[in-house]
Amino acid sequence: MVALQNKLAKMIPPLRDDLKALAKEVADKKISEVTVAQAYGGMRGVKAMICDTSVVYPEKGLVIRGIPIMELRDRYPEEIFYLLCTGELPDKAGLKALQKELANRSRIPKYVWDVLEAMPKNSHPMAMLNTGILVMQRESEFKKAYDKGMKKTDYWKPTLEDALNLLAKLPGLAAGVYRLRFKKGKRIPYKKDLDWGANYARMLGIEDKTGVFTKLIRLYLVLHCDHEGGNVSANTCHTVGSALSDAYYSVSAGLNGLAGPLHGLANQECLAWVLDTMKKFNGVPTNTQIEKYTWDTLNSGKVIPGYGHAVLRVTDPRYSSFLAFGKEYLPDSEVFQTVARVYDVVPEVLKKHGKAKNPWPNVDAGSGALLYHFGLTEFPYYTVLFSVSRAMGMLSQLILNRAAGTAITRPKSVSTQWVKENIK
Ligand code: HAX
Repeated sequence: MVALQNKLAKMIPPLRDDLKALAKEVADKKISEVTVAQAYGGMRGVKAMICDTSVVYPEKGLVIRGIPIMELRDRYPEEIFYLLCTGELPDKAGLKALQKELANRSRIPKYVWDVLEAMPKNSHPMAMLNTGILVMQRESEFKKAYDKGMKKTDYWKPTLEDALNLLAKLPGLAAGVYRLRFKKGKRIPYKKDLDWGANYARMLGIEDKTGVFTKLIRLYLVLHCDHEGGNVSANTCHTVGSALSDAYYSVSAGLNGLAGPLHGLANQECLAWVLDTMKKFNGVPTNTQIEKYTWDTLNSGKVIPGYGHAVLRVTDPRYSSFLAFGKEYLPDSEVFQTVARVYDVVPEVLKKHGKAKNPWPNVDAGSGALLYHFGLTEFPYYTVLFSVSRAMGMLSQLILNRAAGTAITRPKSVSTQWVKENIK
Protein backbone atom coordinates (compact mmCIF):
# COMPACT_ATOMS: atom_id res chain seq x y z
CA MET A 1 0.00 0.00 0.00
CA VAL A 2 1.17 3.54 -0.68
CA ALA A 3 0.64 6.65 1.37
CA LEU A 4 -2.78 7.67 0.00
CA GLN A 5 -4.26 4.19 0.48
CA ASN A 6 -2.77 4.01 3.99
CA LYS A 7 -4.03 7.40 4.92
CA LEU A 8 -7.57 6.60 3.73
CA ALA A 9 -7.54 3.19 5.41
CA LYS A 10 -6.83 4.91 8.75
CA MET A 11 -9.18 7.78 8.14
CA ILE A 12 -12.29 6.07 6.82
CA PRO A 13 -13.55 3.84 9.68
CA PRO A 14 -13.69 6.69 12.26
CA LEU A 15 -15.02 9.07 9.59
CA ARG A 16 -17.84 6.65 8.79
CA ASP A 17 -18.74 6.37 12.50
CA ASP A 18 -18.64 10.12 12.87
CA LEU A 19 -20.93 10.73 9.87
CA LYS A 20 -23.38 8.09 11.04
CA ALA A 21 -23.54 9.55 14.55
CA LEU A 22 -23.96 13.10 13.22
CA ALA A 23 -26.68 12.15 10.75
CA LYS A 24 -28.54 10.38 13.57
CA GLU A 25 -28.12 13.17 16.09
CA VAL A 26 -29.47 15.93 13.84
CA ALA A 27 -31.64 13.75 11.62
CA ASP A 28 -34.82 15.84 11.95
CA LYS A 29 -33.27 19.29 11.66
CA LYS A 30 -34.09 21.30 8.53
CA ILE A 31 -31.25 22.61 6.36
CA SER A 32 -33.36 23.96 3.52
CA GLU A 33 -36.82 24.68 2.24
CA VAL A 34 -37.89 24.46 -1.39
CA THR A 35 -40.08 26.96 -3.18
CA VAL A 36 -41.96 26.36 -6.41
CA ALA A 37 -39.54 28.75 -8.14
CA GLN A 38 -36.63 26.58 -7.06
CA ALA A 39 -38.35 23.40 -8.21
CA TYR A 40 -38.81 24.95 -11.66
CA GLY A 41 -35.46 26.77 -11.50
CA GLY A 42 -32.83 24.07 -11.43
CA MET A 43 -33.07 23.61 -7.62
CA ARG A 44 -30.81 26.64 -7.23
CA GLY A 45 -29.87 27.20 -3.60
CA VAL A 46 -31.59 24.07 -2.28
CA LYS A 47 -29.33 22.40 0.26
CA ALA A 48 -30.01 18.71 -0.26
CA MET A 49 -26.72 16.88 -0.55
CA ILE A 50 -23.41 16.56 1.27
CA CYS A 51 -20.01 17.20 -0.29
CA ASP A 52 -16.88 17.35 1.86
CA THR A 53 -14.20 17.88 -0.77
CA SER A 54 -14.78 21.60 -1.34
CA VAL A 55 -17.15 24.51 -0.75
CA VAL A 56 -17.98 27.41 -3.08
CA TYR A 57 -18.72 30.59 -1.14
CA PRO A 58 -20.66 33.25 -3.08
CA GLU A 59 -18.34 35.99 -1.83
CA LYS A 60 -14.97 34.25 -1.93
CA GLY A 61 -15.19 31.36 -4.34
CA LEU A 62 -13.70 27.91 -4.18
CA VAL A 63 -12.25 26.66 -0.90
CA ILE A 64 -10.76 23.18 -0.88
CA ARG A 65 -10.78 21.50 2.48
CA GLY A 66 -10.55 24.89 4.18
CA ILE A 67 -7.86 26.28 1.85
CA PRO A 68 -8.82 29.04 -0.65
CA ILE A 69 -7.91 27.99 -4.19
CA MET A 70 -5.62 31.04 -4.62
CA GLU A 71 -3.33 29.58 -1.95
CA LEU A 72 -3.03 26.31 -3.84
CA ARG A 73 -1.99 27.79 -7.18
CA ASP A 74 1.63 26.65 -7.00
CA ARG A 75 0.89 23.08 -5.95
CA TYR A 76 1.09 19.98 -8.11
CA PRO A 77 -2.36 18.75 -9.19
CA GLU A 78 -1.59 15.37 -7.61
CA GLU A 79 -1.23 17.14 -4.26
CA ILE A 80 -4.70 18.56 -4.77
CA PHE A 81 -6.13 15.11 -5.41
CA TYR A 82 -4.60 13.90 -2.15
CA LEU A 83 -6.00 16.97 -0.39
CA LEU A 84 -9.48 16.44 -1.84
CA CYS A 85 -9.51 12.82 -0.69
CA THR A 86 -8.00 13.20 2.76
CA GLY A 87 -8.33 16.83 3.87
CA GLU A 88 -4.54 17.17 4.09
CA LEU A 89 -1.74 17.96 1.65
CA PRO A 90 0.73 15.10 1.28
CA ASP A 91 4.27 15.30 2.61
CA LYS A 92 7.13 14.86 0.11
CA ALA A 93 7.11 11.07 0.44
CA GLY A 94 3.33 10.92 0.03
CA LEU A 95 3.50 13.03 -3.12
CA LYS A 96 6.34 10.96 -4.59
CA ALA A 97 4.48 7.74 -3.83
CA LEU A 98 1.33 9.04 -5.52
CA GLN A 99 3.26 10.21 -8.57
CA LYS A 100 4.93 6.81 -8.84
CA GLU A 101 1.59 5.08 -8.44
CA LEU A 102 0.09 7.15 -11.26
CA ALA A 103 3.07 6.57 -13.54
CA ASN A 104 2.84 2.79 -12.99
CA ARG A 105 -0.84 2.76 -13.91
CA SER A 106 -0.59 5.09 -16.92
CA ARG A 107 -0.60 2.50 -19.75
CA ILE A 108 -3.70 2.71 -21.92
CA PRO A 109 -5.04 -0.51 -23.44
CA LYS A 110 -4.67 -0.74 -27.22
CA TYR A 111 -8.38 -1.41 -27.72
CA VAL A 112 -9.08 2.18 -26.59
CA TRP A 113 -7.15 3.56 -29.56
CA ASP A 114 -8.80 1.05 -31.91
CA VAL A 115 -12.21 2.36 -30.85
CA LEU A 116 -11.21 6.04 -31.03
CA GLU A 117 -9.58 5.61 -34.41
CA ALA A 118 -12.83 4.11 -35.72
CA MET A 119 -14.86 7.16 -34.69
CA PRO A 120 -15.93 9.73 -37.31
CA LYS A 121 -13.05 12.14 -37.95
CA ASN A 122 -15.13 15.15 -36.95
CA SER A 123 -16.25 13.75 -33.58
CA HIS A 124 -16.12 16.27 -30.75
CA PRO A 125 -13.02 15.76 -28.58
CA MET A 126 -15.31 15.42 -25.53
CA ALA A 127 -17.22 12.59 -27.22
CA MET A 128 -13.88 10.92 -27.95
CA LEU A 129 -12.56 11.36 -24.41
CA ASN A 130 -15.75 9.98 -22.94
CA THR A 131 -15.83 7.05 -25.32
CA GLY A 132 -12.27 6.27 -24.27
CA ILE A 133 -13.28 6.30 -20.60
CA LEU A 134 -16.39 4.24 -21.14
CA VAL A 135 -14.71 1.58 -23.21
CA MET A 136 -12.29 1.01 -20.30
CA GLN A 137 -15.19 0.21 -17.96
CA ARG A 138 -14.33 -3.49 -18.33
CA GLU A 139 -11.17 -2.76 -16.29
CA SER A 140 -13.18 -1.70 -13.23
CA GLU A 141 -11.86 -3.23 -10.00
CA PHE A 142 -15.06 -2.17 -8.24
CA LYS A 143 -17.18 -4.15 -10.67
CA LYS A 144 -14.96 -7.24 -10.27
CA ALA A 145 -14.99 -7.04 -6.46
CA TYR A 146 -18.74 -6.35 -6.38
CA ASP A 147 -19.41 -9.42 -8.51
CA LYS A 148 -17.37 -11.48 -6.04
CA GLY A 149 -19.58 -10.22 -3.19
CA MET A 150 -17.49 -7.61 -1.38
CA LYS A 151 -18.91 -6.13 1.83
CA LYS A 152 -20.26 -2.59 1.87
CA THR A 153 -17.56 -1.24 4.19
CA ASP A 154 -14.97 -2.22 1.57
CA TYR A 155 -16.62 -0.43 -1.35
CA TRP A 156 -14.21 2.50 -1.15
CA LYS A 157 -11.14 0.31 -1.67
CA PRO A 158 -11.71 -0.84 -5.28
CA THR A 159 -13.23 2.58 -5.96
CA LEU A 160 -9.88 4.10 -5.00
CA GLU A 161 -8.18 1.57 -7.29
CA ASP A 162 -10.46 2.60 -10.16
CA ALA A 163 -9.87 6.26 -9.36
CA LEU A 164 -6.09 5.89 -9.46
CA ASN A 165 -6.22 3.83 -12.65
CA LEU A 166 -8.48 6.31 -14.38
CA LEU A 167 -6.57 9.39 -13.20
CA ALA A 168 -3.30 7.81 -14.28
CA LYS A 169 -4.61 7.17 -17.77
CA LEU A 170 -6.50 10.42 -18.32
CA PRO A 171 -3.56 12.63 -19.42
CA GLY A 172 -2.44 10.02 -21.97
CA LEU A 173 -5.98 9.46 -23.17
CA ALA A 174 -6.73 13.18 -23.39
CA ALA A 175 -3.44 13.94 -25.15
CA GLY A 176 -4.03 11.01 -27.51
CA VAL A 177 -7.45 12.44 -28.36
CA TYR A 178 -5.79 15.78 -29.17
CA ARG A 179 -3.15 14.26 -31.42
CA LEU A 180 -5.62 11.99 -33.21
CA ARG A 181 -8.47 14.45 -33.63
CA PHE A 182 -6.27 17.32 -34.81
CA LYS A 183 -3.83 15.21 -36.84
CA LYS A 184 -0.76 16.06 -34.78
CA GLY A 185 1.12 12.84 -35.50
CA LYS A 186 2.08 9.87 -33.34
CA ARG A 187 1.10 9.62 -29.69
CA ILE A 188 3.80 10.57 -27.17
CA PRO A 189 4.32 8.05 -24.35
CA TYR A 190 4.09 8.82 -20.59
CA LYS A 191 7.49 9.58 -19.05
CA LYS A 192 7.69 7.94 -15.67
CA ASP A 193 10.10 10.40 -14.08
CA LEU A 194 7.84 13.40 -14.79
CA ASP A 195 4.89 14.51 -12.69
CA TRP A 196 1.30 13.98 -13.84
CA GLY A 197 0.72 17.53 -15.11
CA ALA A 198 4.09 17.79 -16.86
CA ASN A 199 3.33 14.50 -18.57
CA TYR A 200 0.06 15.85 -19.88
CA ALA A 201 1.77 18.99 -21.21
CA ARG A 202 4.49 16.90 -22.84
CA MET A 203 2.14 14.31 -24.36
CA LEU A 204 0.12 17.07 -26.04
CA GLY A 205 3.28 17.78 -28.03
CA ILE A 206 3.18 21.57 -27.71
CA GLU A 207 6.69 23.06 -27.93
CA ASP A 208 7.74 24.30 -24.51
CA LYS A 209 11.37 25.44 -24.39
CA THR A 210 10.81 27.76 -21.43
CA GLY A 211 8.66 25.38 -19.35
CA VAL A 212 5.92 28.02 -19.05
CA PHE A 213 3.35 25.91 -20.93
CA THR A 214 3.94 23.05 -18.47
CA LYS A 215 3.42 25.53 -15.62
CA LEU A 216 0.17 26.64 -17.25
CA ILE A 217 -1.10 23.07 -17.60
CA ARG A 218 -0.31 22.34 -13.94
CA LEU A 219 -2.13 25.52 -12.95
CA TYR A 220 -5.06 24.63 -15.22
CA LEU A 221 -5.30 21.18 -13.62
CA VAL A 222 -5.21 22.68 -10.12
CA LEU A 223 -7.79 25.41 -10.74
CA HIS A 224 -10.46 23.22 -12.35
CA CYS A 225 -10.20 20.31 -9.92
CA ASP A 226 -13.49 20.56 -8.02
CA HIS A 227 -16.39 22.96 -7.38
CA GLU A 228 -18.40 21.33 -4.58
CA GLY A 229 -21.20 18.82 -5.19
CA GLY A 230 -24.19 20.45 -6.86
CA ASN A 231 -22.80 21.54 -10.24
CA VAL A 232 -24.01 19.55 -13.25
CA SER A 233 -20.96 17.30 -13.64
CA ALA A 234 -20.36 16.57 -9.94
CA ASN A 235 -24.05 16.09 -9.25
CA THR A 236 -24.43 13.76 -12.23
CA CYS A 237 -21.38 11.72 -11.26
CA HIS A 238 -22.74 11.52 -7.73
CA THR A 239 -26.18 10.40 -8.86
CA VAL A 240 -24.88 7.75 -11.24
CA GLY A 241 -22.36 6.58 -8.65
CA SER A 242 -25.08 6.32 -6.02
CA ALA A 243 -26.55 3.42 -8.03
CA LEU A 244 -23.15 1.72 -7.45
CA SER A 245 -22.16 2.23 -11.05
CA ASP A 246 -18.36 2.17 -11.07
CA ALA A 247 -15.98 5.11 -11.52
CA TYR A 248 -15.79 4.72 -15.31
CA TYR A 249 -19.57 4.96 -15.71
CA SER A 250 -19.90 7.71 -13.13
CA VAL A 251 -17.11 9.99 -14.31
CA SER A 252 -18.10 9.53 -17.93
CA ALA A 253 -21.67 10.54 -17.05
CA GLY A 254 -20.44 13.62 -15.22
CA LEU A 255 -18.24 14.63 -18.13
CA ASN A 256 -21.15 14.42 -20.53
CA GLY A 257 -22.65 17.22 -18.45
CA LEU A 258 -19.39 19.14 -18.43
CA ALA A 259 -19.58 19.08 -22.24
CA GLY A 260 -22.60 21.44 -22.22
CA PRO A 261 -22.14 25.10 -23.23
CA LEU A 262 -23.60 26.41 -19.97
CA HIS A 263 -21.01 24.36 -18.06
CA GLY A 264 -17.49 23.32 -19.12
CA LEU A 265 -17.92 24.03 -22.82
CA ALA A 266 -18.18 27.73 -21.93
CA ASN A 267 -14.37 27.96 -22.16
CA GLN A 268 -14.43 27.13 -25.88
CA GLU A 269 -17.37 29.48 -26.45
CA CYS A 270 -15.66 32.22 -24.55
CA LEU A 271 -12.48 32.19 -26.59
CA ALA A 272 -14.55 32.06 -29.77
CA TRP A 273 -16.36 35.20 -28.60
CA VAL A 274 -13.08 36.97 -27.80
CA LEU A 275 -11.59 36.03 -31.18
CA ASP A 276 -14.75 37.22 -32.93
CA THR A 277 -14.40 40.66 -31.36
CA MET A 278 -10.76 40.81 -32.46
CA LYS A 279 -11.68 39.78 -35.99
CA LYS A 280 -14.48 42.29 -36.18
CA PHE A 281 -12.32 45.17 -34.97
CA ASN A 282 -9.00 44.09 -36.55
CA GLY A 283 -6.97 43.46 -33.40
CA VAL A 284 -7.36 44.35 -29.73
CA PRO A 285 -10.69 46.20 -29.59
CA THR A 286 -11.18 49.43 -27.66
CA ASN A 287 -13.44 49.50 -24.58
CA THR A 288 -16.15 51.21 -26.63
CA GLN A 289 -15.98 48.52 -29.31
CA ILE A 290 -16.20 45.74 -26.70
CA GLU A 291 -19.16 47.49 -25.09
CA LYS A 292 -20.99 47.62 -28.42
CA TYR A 293 -20.17 43.98 -29.20
CA THR A 294 -21.39 42.92 -25.75
CA TRP A 295 -24.71 44.70 -26.26
CA ASP A 296 -25.05 43.18 -29.75
CA THR A 297 -24.57 39.70 -28.26
CA LEU A 298 -27.09 40.32 -25.47
CA ASN A 299 -29.62 41.91 -27.82
CA SER A 300 -29.45 38.89 -30.11
CA GLY A 301 -30.64 36.79 -27.14
CA LYS A 302 -27.30 35.13 -26.34
CA VAL A 303 -25.35 34.96 -23.11
CA ILE A 304 -21.84 36.35 -22.67
CA PRO A 305 -19.81 33.18 -22.21
CA GLY A 306 -17.45 33.12 -19.24
CA TYR A 307 -19.59 35.56 -17.24
CA GLY A 308 -22.16 34.81 -14.55
CA HIS A 309 -22.41 31.92 -12.12
CA ALA A 310 -25.07 29.98 -10.29
CA VAL A 311 -23.34 30.37 -6.90
CA LEU A 312 -20.53 32.95 -7.16
CA ARG A 313 -21.26 36.65 -6.69
CA VAL A 314 -17.72 37.99 -7.15
CA THR A 315 -14.93 37.61 -9.70
CA ASP A 316 -14.02 33.94 -9.67
CA PRO A 317 -10.62 33.60 -7.94
CA ARG A 318 -9.75 30.99 -10.56
CA TYR A 319 -10.21 33.66 -13.23
CA SER A 320 -8.02 36.01 -11.18
CA SER A 321 -5.34 33.32 -11.02
CA PHE A 322 -5.32 32.97 -14.81
CA LEU A 323 -5.26 36.75 -15.18
CA ALA A 324 -2.23 36.97 -12.88
CA PHE A 325 -0.52 34.20 -14.87
CA GLY A 326 -1.19 36.03 -18.13
CA LYS A 327 0.12 39.33 -16.73
CA GLU A 328 3.31 37.60 -15.58
CA TYR A 329 4.06 35.43 -18.61
CA LEU A 330 2.28 36.79 -21.68
CA PRO A 331 1.48 40.48 -21.23
CA ASP A 332 2.16 41.09 -24.94
CA SER A 333 -0.34 38.55 -26.25
CA GLU A 334 -3.15 40.36 -28.06
CA VAL A 335 -5.69 37.66 -27.18
CA PHE A 336 -4.79 37.95 -23.51
CA GLN A 337 -4.95 41.75 -23.70
CA THR A 338 -8.45 41.46 -25.18
CA VAL A 339 -9.55 39.11 -22.39
CA ALA A 340 -8.25 41.56 -19.78
CA ARG A 341 -10.06 44.43 -21.51
CA VAL A 342 -13.31 42.46 -21.74
CA TYR A 343 -13.12 42.19 -17.94
CA ASP A 344 -13.03 46.00 -17.71
CA VAL A 345 -16.20 46.32 -19.78
CA VAL A 346 -18.54 43.31 -19.56
CA PRO A 347 -19.45 43.43 -15.82
CA GLU A 348 -20.72 47.00 -16.16
CA VAL A 349 -22.77 46.10 -19.24
CA LEU A 350 -24.25 43.04 -17.51
CA LYS A 351 -25.17 45.21 -14.52
CA LYS A 352 -26.99 47.63 -16.83
CA HIS A 353 -28.61 44.73 -18.68
CA GLY A 354 -29.95 43.71 -15.28
CA LYS A 355 -30.58 40.00 -15.75
CA ALA A 356 -27.53 38.05 -14.61
CA LYS A 357 -27.35 37.80 -10.82
CA ASN A 358 -23.58 37.70 -11.09
CA PRO A 359 -21.99 40.04 -13.65
CA TRP A 360 -18.43 38.86 -12.91
CA PRO A 361 -16.21 36.44 -14.85
CA ASN A 362 -16.05 32.74 -14.00
CA VAL A 363 -13.12 30.37 -14.58
CA ASP A 364 -13.92 29.95 -18.27
CA ALA A 365 -13.47 33.63 -19.17
CA GLY A 366 -9.69 33.60 -19.28
CA SER A 367 -8.29 30.10 -19.53
CA GLY A 368 -8.66 29.69 -23.31
CA ALA A 369 -6.64 32.81 -24.17
CA LEU A 370 -3.61 31.43 -22.35
CA LEU A 371 -3.79 28.06 -24.09
CA TYR A 372 -4.25 29.81 -27.42
CA HIS A 373 -1.10 31.84 -26.88
CA PHE A 374 0.98 28.69 -26.55
CA GLY A 375 -0.31 27.25 -29.80
CA LEU A 376 -3.13 25.13 -28.41
CA THR A 377 -5.51 26.87 -30.76
CA GLU A 378 -8.08 24.11 -31.32
CA PHE A 379 -10.66 25.41 -28.87
CA PRO A 380 -13.13 22.52 -29.18
CA TYR A 381 -10.43 20.71 -27.20
CA TYR A 382 -10.49 22.98 -24.16
CA THR A 383 -13.22 21.16 -22.26
CA VAL A 384 -11.09 18.00 -22.43
CA LEU A 385 -8.40 19.78 -20.41
CA PHE A 386 -11.08 20.85 -17.95
CA SER A 387 -12.24 17.22 -17.75
CA VAL A 388 -8.83 15.80 -16.84
CA SER A 389 -8.76 18.17 -13.92
CA ARG A 390 -12.40 17.86 -12.86
CA ALA A 391 -12.04 14.07 -12.76
CA MET A 392 -10.03 14.62 -9.55
CA GLY A 393 -13.03 16.23 -7.89
CA MET A 394 -15.53 13.70 -9.14
CA LEU A 395 -13.34 10.74 -8.19
CA SER A 396 -12.50 12.03 -4.73
CA GLN A 397 -16.21 12.66 -4.10
CA LEU A 398 -16.99 9.14 -5.31
CA ILE A 399 -14.40 7.57 -2.98
CA LEU A 400 -15.76 9.50 0.00
CA ASN A 401 -19.33 8.62 -0.88
CA ARG A 402 -18.42 4.94 -1.07
CA ALA A 403 -16.65 5.28 2.27
CA ALA A 404 -19.69 6.91 3.85
CA GLY A 405 -22.08 4.41 2.29
CA THR A 406 -24.13 7.22 0.76
CA ALA A 407 -27.67 6.29 -0.19
CA ILE A 408 -28.93 6.01 -3.74
CA THR A 409 -30.09 9.44 -4.97
CA ARG A 410 -33.83 9.64 -5.48
CA PRO A 411 -35.50 13.02 -4.91
CA LYS A 412 -39.25 13.22 -5.30
CA SER A 413 -40.62 15.01 -8.33
CA VAL A 414 -44.07 16.54 -8.51
CA SER A 415 -46.15 17.27 -11.59
CA THR A 416 -47.34 20.67 -12.78
CA GLN A 417 -50.86 19.38 -12.17
CA TRP A 418 -49.85 18.72 -8.54
CA VAL A 419 -48.51 22.28 -8.20
CA LYS A 420 -51.76 23.69 -9.62
CA GLU A 421 -53.94 21.57 -7.35
CA ASN A 422 -51.92 21.70 -4.14
CA ILE A 423 -50.06 24.99 -4.15
CA LYS A 424 -52.26 27.38 -6.08
N1 HAX B 1 -24.90 36.72 -20.20
C1 HAX B 1 -26.20 37.04 -20.43
N2 HAX B 1 -27.20 36.69 -19.64
C2 HAX B 1 -26.89 35.99 -18.53
C3 HAX B 1 -25.58 35.65 -18.21
C4 HAX B 1 -24.56 36.02 -19.11
N3 HAX B 1 -23.28 35.69 -18.93
N4 HAX B 1 -25.58 34.96 -17.06
C5 HAX B 1 -26.86 34.86 -16.67
N5 HAX B 1 -27.66 35.49 -17.57
C6 HAX B 1 -29.11 35.54 -17.58
C7 HAX B 1 -29.66 34.13 -17.57
O1 HAX B 1 -29.64 33.55 -18.88
C8 HAX B 1 -31.03 34.32 -17.00
O2 HAX B 1 -31.85 34.81 -18.03
P1 HAX B 1 -33.40 34.35 -18.15
O3 HAX B 1 -34.03 34.89 -16.91
O4 HAX B 1 -33.85 35.00 -19.42
O5 HAX B 1 -33.39 32.86 -18.21
C9 HAX B 1 -30.80 35.45 -15.99
O6 HAX B 1 -29.58 36.10 -16.39
C10 HAX B 1 -30.64 34.95 -14.57
O7 HAX B 1 -29.63 33.96 -14.52
P2 HAX B 1 -28.72 33.74 -13.22
O8 HAX B 1 -29.62 33.35 -12.09
O9 HAX B 1 -27.85 34.93 -13.01
O10 HAX B 1 -27.79 32.57 -13.68
P3 HAX B 1 -28.07 30.99 -13.60
O11 HAX B 1 -27.70 30.54 -12.23
O12 HAX B 1 -29.42 30.66 -14.10
O13 HAX B 1 -27.03 30.45 -14.66
C11 HAX B 1 -24.92 30.36 -15.74
C12 HAX B 1 -25.64 30.45 -14.41
C13 HAX B 1 -23.43 30.14 -15.50
C14 HAX B 1 -25.45 29.16 -16.54
C15 HAX B 1 -25.14 31.69 -16.55
O14 HAX B 1 -24.59 32.76 -15.83
C16 HAX B 1 -24.59 31.65 -17.96
O15 HAX B 1 -25.27 31.17 -18.87
N6 HAX B 1 -23.31 32.15 -18.16
C17 HAX B 1 -22.68 32.07 -19.44
C18 HAX B 1 -22.14 30.67 -19.70
C19 HAX B 1 -20.99 30.33 -18.79
O16 HAX B 1 -20.06 31.10 -18.63
N7 HAX B 1 -20.99 29.12 -18.21
C20 HAX B 1 -19.92 28.62 -17.37
C21 HAX B 1 -20.20 28.71 -15.89
C22 HAX B 1 -19.09 28.17 -15.06
C23 HAX B 1 -19.01 26.70 -15.21
O17 HAX B 1 -19.88 25.94 -14.82
N8 HAX B 1 -17.97 26.24 -15.79
O18 HAX B 1 -17.88 24.94 -16.02
